[in-house]
Amino acid sequence: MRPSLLPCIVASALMACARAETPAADSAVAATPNVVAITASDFALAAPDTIPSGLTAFHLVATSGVHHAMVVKIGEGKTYADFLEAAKSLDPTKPFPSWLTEIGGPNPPAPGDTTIVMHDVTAGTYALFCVVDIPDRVPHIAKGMVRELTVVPASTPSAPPPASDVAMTLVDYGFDVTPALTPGEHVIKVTNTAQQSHEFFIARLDSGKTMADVGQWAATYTGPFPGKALGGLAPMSPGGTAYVRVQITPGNYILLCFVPDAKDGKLHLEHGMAKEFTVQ
Ligand SMILES: [Cu+2]
Repeated sequence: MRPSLLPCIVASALMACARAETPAADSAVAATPNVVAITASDFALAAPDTIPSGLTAFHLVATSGVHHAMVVKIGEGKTYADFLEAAKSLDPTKPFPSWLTEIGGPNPPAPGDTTIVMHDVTAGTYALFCVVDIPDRVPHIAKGMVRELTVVPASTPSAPPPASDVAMTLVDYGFDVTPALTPGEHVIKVTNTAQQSHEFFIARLDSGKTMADVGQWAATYTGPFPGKALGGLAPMSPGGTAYVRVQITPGNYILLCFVPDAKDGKLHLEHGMAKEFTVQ
């Protein structure tokens, strides 16, 4: 997909929602989010080096393999070099150091598909990276899937927050979704009101498959994934907000959070952040 086509897609999606919810507000939706196109492959991340601040739609396309694009803000007094140094010794069973704020970013789409996640980003230094460890349990950041992103103050006002029709609250430990997802396209406003970072990965299960099949697949990473990845939101720190676009068709779905727990190092999906639901 050519980057020049992306603004049209997100603009039309957001305006469709805005029209449905607030018919009188057409003139207010002229400003659209900045679009950042990210392309992931085995094992590289392509993205811009510098973007303006404000509402930003991160579009992730995975041309090969399973990848996400975590967006992390590097705190005052620290540099991208500090991040790379810390990343060498990151313990996958422990949360990130406190000088890193997990903004979120797009979780893995199915190969060739796109995940769209929006955040309001402030000026500063960020890192984009992938910690998916398929197929050999080595996080992709260790294979070179990491890059610096500089956000500079924008010269024009930010686009307003997009219209959303579903709210998801991330709590310790669960996903509160209202109203329930129905067939069609949705923009989910996600907030993290918990004490820890959380994410959501969403997939539609193949016919007849259950969460148990996903667990068996994850134990070995052999054979095909028993469903279709639909993206979702990469880990987001407490207090964060994101807008995630999803396309839903009838079927059985799963929501999962793979963030390691601050207290015992177990994945949050083992603490109950593994939800199975059906869309009629
Ligand atoms: Cu990856």
